[in-house]
Amino acid sequence: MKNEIEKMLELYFIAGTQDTKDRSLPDVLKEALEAGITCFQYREKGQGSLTDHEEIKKMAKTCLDLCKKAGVPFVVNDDVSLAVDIGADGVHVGQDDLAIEETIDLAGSDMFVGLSVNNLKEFKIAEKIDGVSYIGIGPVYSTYSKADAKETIGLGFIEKVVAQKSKKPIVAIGGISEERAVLVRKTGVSGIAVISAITKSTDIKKTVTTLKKLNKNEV
Ligand code: TZP
Ligand code: MG
Repeated sequence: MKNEIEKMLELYFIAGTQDTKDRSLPDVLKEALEAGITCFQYREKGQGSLTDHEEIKKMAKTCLDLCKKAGVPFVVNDDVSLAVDIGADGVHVGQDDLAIEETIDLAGSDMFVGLSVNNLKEFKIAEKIDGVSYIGIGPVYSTYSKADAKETIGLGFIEKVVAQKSKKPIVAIGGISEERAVLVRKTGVSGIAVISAITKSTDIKKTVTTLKKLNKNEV
């Protein structure tokens, strides 16, 4: 049976106010939750993002409440203090953020921790760290949603990593569109994470349904 974290990774939606310029983030999130996303990460980062801590905290709480009502885990990107402060379900960090060991310590036992990797060396290290609940790998394809994104790794790399038969669930990220989702799922990852596929969608219900399909026949 799949564990809770694996189930949660199935369709992982990530966004901050910078990603939803024409609509409010809570509006987009509400629609995505109704449509069936399985996890949400609040990532306030990049051009046009909020900078005032109180405003960020208020937005994070609004999103947390929406996720709670929908019974969907809420994750904070980078800021472990904010995650602890508002009682998030999880925190996600990258290689350039607060050290993973320190993040795990601060997260305590109530919160899960996700870690991003971009190559095999980082993956192998992440896999051995007890407190890491899942590993994010990407960008699979090129992305417009992260200005400082690392080199694209491609589907072949995802296949290589899945073949390692890691005990930790893997979520693939970066440039995953409705058309590409099935190809990525076919590699055997636990789930996919998207920003623009949902934030730029004109029909979130249809997009979420398509992104969750497991094979071409269902599309
Ligand atoms: N990390 C690696 S790629 C990426 C992040 C946060 C952005 C993914 O956004 P999109 O729009 O799904 O390509
Ligand atoms: Mg980060």
